[in-house]
Amino acid sequence: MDVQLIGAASDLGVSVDGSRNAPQILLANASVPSEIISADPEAVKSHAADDMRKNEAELNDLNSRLYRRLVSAKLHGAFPILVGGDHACAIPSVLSSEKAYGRIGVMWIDAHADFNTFRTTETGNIHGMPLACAAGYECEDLRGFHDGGTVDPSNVCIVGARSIDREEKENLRKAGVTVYSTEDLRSGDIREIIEKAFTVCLNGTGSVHVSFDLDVIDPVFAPGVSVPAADGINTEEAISVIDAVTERIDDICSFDLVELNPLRDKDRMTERTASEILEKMISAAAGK
Ligand SMILES: [Mn+2]
Repeated sequence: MDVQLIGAASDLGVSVDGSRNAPQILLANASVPSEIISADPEAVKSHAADDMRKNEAELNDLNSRLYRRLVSAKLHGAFPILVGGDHACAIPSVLSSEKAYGRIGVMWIDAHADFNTFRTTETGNIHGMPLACAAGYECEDLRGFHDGGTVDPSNVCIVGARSIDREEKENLRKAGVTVYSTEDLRSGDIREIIEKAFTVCLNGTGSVHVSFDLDVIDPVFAPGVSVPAADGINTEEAISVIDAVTERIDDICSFDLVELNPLRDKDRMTERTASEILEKMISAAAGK
């Protein structure tokens, strides 16, 4: 397939600065052509602790541009890979696949559940809401650009979670989302967990959007993220996850790689792992 890399140069979804620089770094040496779509350079980022809808308008502007670009690529038969930026860019990434391909599932590989809403958020950071938004759980204001349905929460599976807020947990339970924890990944067979996740995501759907947040990896091995969560999987385990995922490339319609924060990285450890994951996905998708 025609693989296209689209960078989302933005860290408007998170108070910690730096992930907006990730696409430029990751796409510079990638093996296929790329294009970077950036947040409005005039946007003045809100970091205010009491702002519970941080950079909402600016993010919606960026996400609607990403959405149009991604829908067009997908309708023309390409396989775009979205490289963040913070995880808020996954809203147009998931919803553009729903628009182009119809009913899909979502596999969300992440230390966090990203299932907060404006009602339950403790920080106002929108990168904690994209999965709830894509699954149609509140967050209507974040998908005004989308002309179509949302993903059925029964086809959503989170893999590698270990940091979930109390009310967020309640959201997940009410919505009916399947969650496999970091502990599940570590104590079982990684391949088996990924197979189970595909079963959830493919029940009644045509294909799966996979979203990979680098913070699923332990910060000892991948310190270059904005919101690190201790006790994660190691790099080798993360590669096993991505190998199990890419083996099922025929069931995958789209992919994101997000949350590299070059300002927090040490000796480019996280960047190197991110590049390895990206190249594995590019070569799998190219062979589709
Ligand atoms: Mn995330």
